[in-house]
Amino acid sequence: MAEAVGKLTGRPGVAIVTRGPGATHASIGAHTAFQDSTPMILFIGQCARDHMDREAFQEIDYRRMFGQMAKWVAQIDDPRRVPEYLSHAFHVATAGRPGPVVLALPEDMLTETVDAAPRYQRVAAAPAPAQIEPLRELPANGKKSFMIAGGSGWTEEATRDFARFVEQWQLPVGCAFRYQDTLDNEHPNYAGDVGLGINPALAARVRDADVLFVLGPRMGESTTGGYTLLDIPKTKQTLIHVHQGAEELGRVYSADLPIVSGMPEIASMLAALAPPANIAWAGEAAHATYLEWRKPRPMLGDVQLGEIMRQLAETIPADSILTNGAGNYATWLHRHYSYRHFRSQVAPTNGAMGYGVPAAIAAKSLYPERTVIAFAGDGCFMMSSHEIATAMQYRLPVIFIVVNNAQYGTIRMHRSGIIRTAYTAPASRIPISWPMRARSARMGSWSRRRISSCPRSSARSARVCPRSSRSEFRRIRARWVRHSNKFASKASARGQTFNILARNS
Ligand SMILES: Cc1ncc(C[n+]2csc(CCOP(=O)(O)OP(=O)(O)O)c2C)c(N)n1
Ligand SMILES: [Mg+2]
Repeated sequence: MAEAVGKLTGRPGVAIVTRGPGATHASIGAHTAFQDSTPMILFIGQCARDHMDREAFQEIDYRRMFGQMAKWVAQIDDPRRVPEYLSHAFHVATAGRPGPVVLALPEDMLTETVDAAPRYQRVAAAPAPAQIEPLRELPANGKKSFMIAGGSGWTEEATRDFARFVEQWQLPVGCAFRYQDTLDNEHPNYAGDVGLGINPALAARVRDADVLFVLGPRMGESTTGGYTLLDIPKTKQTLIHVHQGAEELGRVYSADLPIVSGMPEIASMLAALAPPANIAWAGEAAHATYLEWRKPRPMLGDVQLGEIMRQLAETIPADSILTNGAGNYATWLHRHYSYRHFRSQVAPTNGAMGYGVPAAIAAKSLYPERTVIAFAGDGCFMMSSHEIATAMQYRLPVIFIVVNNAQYGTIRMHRSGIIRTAYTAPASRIPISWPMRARSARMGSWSRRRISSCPRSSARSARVCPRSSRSEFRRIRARWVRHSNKFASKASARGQTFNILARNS
């Protein structure tokens, strides 16, 4: 929830958790805030100062635990320094590339009284006018230009400035993974999302561009087709990369024009920048390709997710907020729904399951007047469905849509790939499947190939599988198919449509 608050408002969301297990639970939120560049402060309890370093009850050294997951981790040992630590924490979380800060609070320190911290101010870079002047030369002379926009740090006004800029410069725009709301998807310049499961025609457009202008996002794995769309470290495209933090520039791709800037700062300058005379416009074709891509395709079973997403897009208010976590179910949302409003998409770029439910509750508490829908797979939903208690307590009418295929479909898809079998989405009418989840969780300790081959993940099988030979592998797989067919026929005798995991194997 705190991460979602940071994402939606641009101000640090605050979470307070207990030590040890509380901190380990909160680590997914911290990791999400780190990868998504979201300002967030996480306060964690700590054992008393005179017990420290004995591995006391639930003691963890948070500096080591969160070392790679936070912008700054500290422990406040002296209460007189609370104002200083808090002031620094809020500044660090919001300055440059935003991110999470973790502060550990020893319990005996908490009972003392101190002064309040001063208010923080966001510190952001802005390019000098001379730095963005070379932009005017780039898209001219028939060159094909393409923009990728996204990342954190945007404001509603900045997205309006940005839209004005792309209209004046006639630039086709793709939005980075899970930042699809940076430009209204109905805008004639919108070309689709440059993320997982990218439209091949859009990928070709990125690859074939002469000039690539990346405004805001990190050039990370999801935005670069798993680092395959562009050459490393020097792209064949002339690359302009604007990012809030200097450390992201030249990290993988060496830009011709690297610019450090906050998003509102550069967007207002771009909106005021006169466009060059000869612009090669490719926007209409790019938008038409996107419209074709988002049309629903028929899928197996009665539930037509593509149709559902289109119907939602056409009926719910444009400013509705849609949240999701991780799983195949999100693909239909990202592909077929059209995001038309600033911060109408709240989703984790780090692919954390369980994100959508609490994020939606946070969104509804911030914007009670807006429709808020949480999308979740059955697996995703079970990871945080207990948060509904918070929605009930604060009377927050969030809509939950659970895409229940009674399995971790994503995992099944990858496993099918490993043992080379077809993947089909099952239609299931059974309730959210606890046994399935428990089974998958236990399977997690096995190697990938063996996971796909073993009939039951009992401790007995687990002992057999790790050393299984090829013939054992086949024998176990055959047993699994027999077992699952039996299970499936029992299920259909009970009137349930149930396609069990390994029926295709
Ligand atoms: C917290 C967390 N645990 C595990 C994973 C790995 N993972 C990614 S998708 C997925 C399965 C998602 O299942 P579900 O929500 O039912 O969606 P489906 O793929 O079936 O549509 C898993 C286990 C993850 N991304 N996050
Ligand atoms: Mg599922």
